[in-house]
Amino acid sequence: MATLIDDTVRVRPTDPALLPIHDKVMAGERLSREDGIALFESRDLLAIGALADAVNQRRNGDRVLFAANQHINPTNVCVLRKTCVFCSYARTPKEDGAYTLSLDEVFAEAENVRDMRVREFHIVGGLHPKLRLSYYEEMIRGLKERHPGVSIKALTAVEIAHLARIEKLSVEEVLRRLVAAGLDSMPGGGAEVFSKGVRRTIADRKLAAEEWLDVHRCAHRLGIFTNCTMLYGHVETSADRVEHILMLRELQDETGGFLTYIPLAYHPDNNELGRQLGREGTATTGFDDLKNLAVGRLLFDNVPHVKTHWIMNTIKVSQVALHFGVDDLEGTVVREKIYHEAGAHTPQGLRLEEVVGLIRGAGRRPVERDARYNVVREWP
Ligand code: V47
Ligand code: SF4
Repeated sequence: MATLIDDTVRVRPTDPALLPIHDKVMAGERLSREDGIALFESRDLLAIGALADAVNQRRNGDRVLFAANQHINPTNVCVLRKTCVFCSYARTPKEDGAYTLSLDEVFAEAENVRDMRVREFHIVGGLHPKLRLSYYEEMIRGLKERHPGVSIKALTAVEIAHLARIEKLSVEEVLRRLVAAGLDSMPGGGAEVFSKGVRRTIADRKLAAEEWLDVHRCAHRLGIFTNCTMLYGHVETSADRVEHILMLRELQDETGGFLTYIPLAYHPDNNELGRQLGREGTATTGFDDLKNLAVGRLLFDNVPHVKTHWIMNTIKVSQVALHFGVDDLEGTVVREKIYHEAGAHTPQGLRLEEVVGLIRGAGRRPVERDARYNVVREWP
């Protein structure tokens, strides 16, 4: 449960619906489903942000964490290409632009930026019908051999379940083998929105909510820390958002294995859903991005960190988010592909000095971390 906040929150709500929520947060009480819906429905963004900032300051002080990381996307070939209608990245095997990196190409991608002192590889991609578990084991082992100090965050729950299916192994066995190869933690993708109705519309054949949660439950039991996400800004309602967050919060009560929560802003370009909704060229608003981050901080009284993905939220909104409950910032990235296919206009990567500068520019203290959130380096 959240701890009692004795500092004065800087902005008092003007929306009367927020007054009882303000009092509950001040008293360290857990927020309910109804509170969550009231927060998402409210337009009193400054009061919500100030409350989230107070909670974050209490929990994490003025530190903002980031990783000097490199995103590696081994393949965009995906068996769910036709049914994840929000995805601009996936291809069928024979489609224009389909690619699959050989292990040597993956190692070369990492080698090319050795001078950037990367300390975390973030590895996610499509569900390739033919790539076997051994490909990922050799990739993780090979990266660890070549870059001994670097931690590896790899494979979403959806990719793990896919590997289990094609290998005819249990999820537990797949995870054990990846850990033996050097896996340190897992990203939080593939959760999208758990509501059955929304999933049917945007990701019909993807792992169901309970299956996604089961993969993370199993990972946590094996001592693998993971992240959690929610894809917002498409067809979901406020109630869907809150239901999703509370399901994650419940698993966190059980296992304590989630490190950070990352709300992912839907990007509507070059995908079927964007076309269906007539939304191409119109990403989520900065207002909704900040609200999702702040409400995440308020509802998750048991997840240590909330992360802004600057690639999607933009660098400017992400910097402001550091005063809206956020203490975790996506890192250097190097060369992002997934969201740039979907219309992100941000740079594909940032230099470490730029990440440090943007945190300092917000009056916060940069702290470099590894994939398990151990501190690597602190700035004054
Ligand atoms: O599950 C795909 C999202 C996720 C779009 O754990 C889209 O640190 C917006 O796992 N618009 C995969 N989002 C990426 C992922 C991730 C990303 C950043 C940080 C972490 C972490 C994990 O990307 C998918 C889906 O939710 N996504 N297409 C799109 N058009
Ligand atoms: Fe495949 Fe992931 Fe894209 Fe779905 S979101 S089509 S699982 S790459």
